[in-house]
Amino acid sequence: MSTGKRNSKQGISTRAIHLGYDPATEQGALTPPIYQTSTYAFETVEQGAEYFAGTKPGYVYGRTRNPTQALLEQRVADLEGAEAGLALASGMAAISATFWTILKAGDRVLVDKIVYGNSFTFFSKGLTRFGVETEFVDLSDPEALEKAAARPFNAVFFETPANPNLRVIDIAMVSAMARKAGAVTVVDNTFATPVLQRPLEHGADLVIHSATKYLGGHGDLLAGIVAGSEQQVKDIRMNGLRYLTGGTLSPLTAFLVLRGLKTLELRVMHHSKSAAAIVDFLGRQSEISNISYPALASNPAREIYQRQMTAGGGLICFELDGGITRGRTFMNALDLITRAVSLGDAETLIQHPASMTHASYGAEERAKHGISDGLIRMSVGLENTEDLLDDLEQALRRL
Ligand code: 3LM
Repeated sequence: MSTGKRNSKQGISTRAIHLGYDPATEQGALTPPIYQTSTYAFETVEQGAEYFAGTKPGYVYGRTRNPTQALLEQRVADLEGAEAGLALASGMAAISATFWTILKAGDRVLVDKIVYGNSFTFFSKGLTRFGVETEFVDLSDPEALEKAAARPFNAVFFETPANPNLRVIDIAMVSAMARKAGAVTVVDNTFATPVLQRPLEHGADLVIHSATKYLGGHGDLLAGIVAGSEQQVKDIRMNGLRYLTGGTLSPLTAFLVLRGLKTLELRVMHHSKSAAAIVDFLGRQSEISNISYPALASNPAREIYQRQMTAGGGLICFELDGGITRGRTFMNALDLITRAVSLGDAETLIQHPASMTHASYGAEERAKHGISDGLIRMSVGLENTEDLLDDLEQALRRL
């Protein structure tokens, strides 16, 4: 078959649909099977011992490896341009397994000031109980990073675009600074997905996903992924996953994420197109202010956005004049748009970070970290854009 680009890598959707699976190996089954098993039979005791010792490759036990997971790991790793991937039970399972593997007591980690609420709690109140020092730094400010990097550090963690306010961080700049210090750079790429941004291409070492969001894409599962070099991912599998967290993804859920991946590119492009139209509409409403969207011409990090991302994604933040009191009235007046946390689903979801996803920061910390109480976050779904615009318009009219 001639594709006209025979020697280049196939496109994202082609790889997300076909990579690593040949139906001929599974009795012609078009869809990869779900290996619903917890353990694996050894032909001989000697073979089992070799698998355990790692002198021969083979499946041993479902906590660390499963063929359905393996296909998912291979596909996401490929989309991210990584050597290897590891599937876990949730995004938090991926974050905790990663940092419990790469850090030890006495180490220091730099974390961006604006991250998902439970990631904030993991670094500020979780890891610190075990002798790890966490410093929150505004990683969008090179001078702040330089100042923090004056003391030795072992790892740096950030999201870009960040949850909730979609601030964009320069992956190449932070990764270069970390490499100079001998520290590992870990980027949470949940909001952008590998369709819009591939952090490893900009120098990051590990990329993390809450696959609960866009990768799964249908609001019906929890899953996490970490991808990076063969050696780093093996360490996380054999330490962070095997005995530190045990946060394994079930084979059935791995199958559902594989199904989601097939439409990832299509969905993310639609989410982005629809979100851009909604941003345009919101920008024309007098009572809406502080709109944040990575692709906006007024984004102070627009140059970084253009270097790093290919479209703006599906998330939008904004505030209503009159603050969150009017914001609540507005959100309660929506009919089609659903009040719910999470993101990346077919349904458009709207939520209030200060009282929901980022409540765990506490009021004082939110103020210190620049997460405003009036902020509203919307995850634009896959409904027809006109219907979403109609709903926003009628809710604004009822204010
Ligand atoms: C949310 N976020 O609504 P799981 N990394 C990022 C995330 O946004 C999330 C995780 C990791 C939300 C979930 S809040 C109660 C619902 C950037 C999750 C954690 O463990 O798969 O939920 O991923 O912002």
